Amino acid sequence: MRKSLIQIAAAIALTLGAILALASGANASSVMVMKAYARASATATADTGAAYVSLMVHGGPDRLLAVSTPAAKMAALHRTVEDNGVMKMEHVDAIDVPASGMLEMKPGGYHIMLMGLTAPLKEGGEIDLTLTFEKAGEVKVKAKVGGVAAGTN
Ligand SMILES: [Cu+2]
Repeated sequence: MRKSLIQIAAAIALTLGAILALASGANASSVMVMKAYARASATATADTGAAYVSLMVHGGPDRLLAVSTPAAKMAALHRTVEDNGVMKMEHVDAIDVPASGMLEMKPGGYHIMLMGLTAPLKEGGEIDLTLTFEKAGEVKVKAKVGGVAAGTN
């Protein structure tokens, strides 16, 4: 009897500790991925590709710092911008997501640039992406490979 009371007390102490730990990380965040897809390669010799994720940050704010994938030698965060009527891509160091906010990557906007594809991306396939956030840490995502123009139709 006495022993079980001590065990209960210990369990309560552990629970309180966990609650305090959560409360102290007031700006912690977790990420919920809603959509993830990549575009199929248009040719068998394609060396680059693009992937897109849509996600929600619970808590936060947070920042997406990096992406990696076994499907390519390198993955980078890019944004398509219009410069004097010409669409071009630029590298971004990080993407800020506001507290309880959303990040929606799409063709013509933010995207994940895949450079040095290990194999052409085939429609119907799937690639693994690891997103690294400043607060939420690593988030693993599976992206479905859609058509060559996936995301615009
Ligand atoms: Cu790009």
